Amino acid sequence: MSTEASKKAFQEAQSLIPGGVNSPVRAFKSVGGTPIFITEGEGAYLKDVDGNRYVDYVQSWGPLIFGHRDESIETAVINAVKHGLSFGAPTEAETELAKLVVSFFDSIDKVRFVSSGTEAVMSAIRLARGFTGRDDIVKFTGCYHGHSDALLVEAGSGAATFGNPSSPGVPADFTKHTLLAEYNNIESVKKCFADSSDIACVIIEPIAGNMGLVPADKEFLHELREICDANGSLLIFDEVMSGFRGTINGAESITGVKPDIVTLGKVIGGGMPVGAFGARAEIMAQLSPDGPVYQAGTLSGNPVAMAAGLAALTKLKQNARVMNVLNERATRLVEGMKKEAEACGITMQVDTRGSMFGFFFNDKPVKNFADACRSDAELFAKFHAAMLEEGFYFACSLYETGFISTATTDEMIEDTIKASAKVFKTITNG
Ligand code: HOZ
Repeated sequence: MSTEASKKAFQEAQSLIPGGVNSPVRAFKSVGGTPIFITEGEGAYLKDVDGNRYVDYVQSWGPLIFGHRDESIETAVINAVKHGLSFGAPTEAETELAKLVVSFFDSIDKVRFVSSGTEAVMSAIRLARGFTGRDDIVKFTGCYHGHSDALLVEAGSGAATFGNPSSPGVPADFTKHTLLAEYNNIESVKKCFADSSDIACVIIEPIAGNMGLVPADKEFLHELREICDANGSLLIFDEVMSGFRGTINGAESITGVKPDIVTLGKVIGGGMPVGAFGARAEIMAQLSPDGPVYQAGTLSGNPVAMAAGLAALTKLKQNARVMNVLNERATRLVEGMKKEAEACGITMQVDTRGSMFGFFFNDKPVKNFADACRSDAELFAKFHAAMLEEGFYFACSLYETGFISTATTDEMIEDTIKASAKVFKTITNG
C-alpha cells in the first residue's frame, strides 16, 4: 500500500500548520508513521489522497453514528445552507433541537447550544460556580474535558498521548481551584471534600473515553451523587463523547445516577461543530440573559449545525433500538480480536458501551488512568500501523476510544477480526 501522497501532503502541512495538524492526536506521533490525509468518507469507509480505502473505526472521533455522508443528514445540511449560513439571531431549528435533547435526558429541562465540547464544559463549570457561589471543582485524573485552562490538569486524550497531561501556558493561579481525584476511587473524592469546603462541582466522564474506554462503576457514581448532595455540590456528567454513543438516554439511564448538569457534543451536531450543556430549570435560570452567569457565542445555534444535529437526533429517536445492534457488533469486534490476540500469547482487556469500544494491551483490568498507562504502548503502535496497512483505520492513540457506525457491517467486523489474527502473528514474531 502506498502512502506517498499522504507523506507529501503532511510535509507541506507541517511547513504551515504546527505539527501539520489542527488537533494534536491526529499527527500519529504516539504510533509513528504519517497521518493519512483524507479525501472523502462514504458510509463506514474513509478514502485517502493515495486512493486507499479503510474501514473507519474513528468516525470523526465519535460524531458520525450513522457513518459518513448519511443521506438524511446530508440533505438537511444542503437545505439549510440554501437558506443562509448564519444569522446571529434565533431560529426555530434551535428550539426543535432543544426539544429533542430534553426528550432524551431526564435530568435536562433546558439546554444551551455552543460550538464545541470544550466550550460546553467550560460554560457548565462557570454555571456550577455561579449557582453554588463556590470556586473549587473536582476532576478525575485521565478524564478529558476539553482544553480550557482550569480543566487541562492531568487530562487524558491528546494530553496523555503526548505525556504532558498538564500544559505550559496555563498559570498555576488558573488551576489552583481544580482538585484531582482518582477515577473509580471514592476515597480520593472524600479526601478532596475533606480538603475543601468550597467545592462547586464534581465533573466526570461517566463513561470515560479519553483514557481509552473506561466506564465508571455504578456504585462509584452512586457514591459520588451522595457526596455531592451531602456537601451541596453539583454533579456534572461530561457526555460530550458518550452522549448518544454509550447509550441513547445518557449514562443516567444505565446507572440510575442523575447528574445536575450534562455536557454534550459530537453526535448532537451530526458531524457539524455543536456542543451543549443542559440542566434542570432552576440551574439553567442562572444563565444570561435570565440570570447573571454570562455565556455567549456568535455561531452558537448556527442554523446549518442545528439542521445536521436535528437530522441525526431525529433518526436516533426513530431508531432507538439501533444502539443494541451497534453494541452487539462492537462486542463481537473486540471479543473477536481478543481471542486472536490470546491465540498469539497477547493479553488484551476489552470493553464496550453502546457503539463505543476500547481495548488495552494490558494483563490487568483497567479501572483508572494509572492502569491505562500500564498498557503496552509499543505493541499498540505496532498493531495500529499493521492494521492500517490492512485497510483498518483505528484511533491513533491508545488513550482514545473506538467507534462503530450503523454503516459498519457484520462482514466488516469479521474482516477486521481476520486481519487482526494476521497482524497479531506478525507483531509477535517480529
Ligand atoms: N482527543 C480528541 C478526541 N478525544 C481528538 C479530536 C481530533 O483530533 O479531532
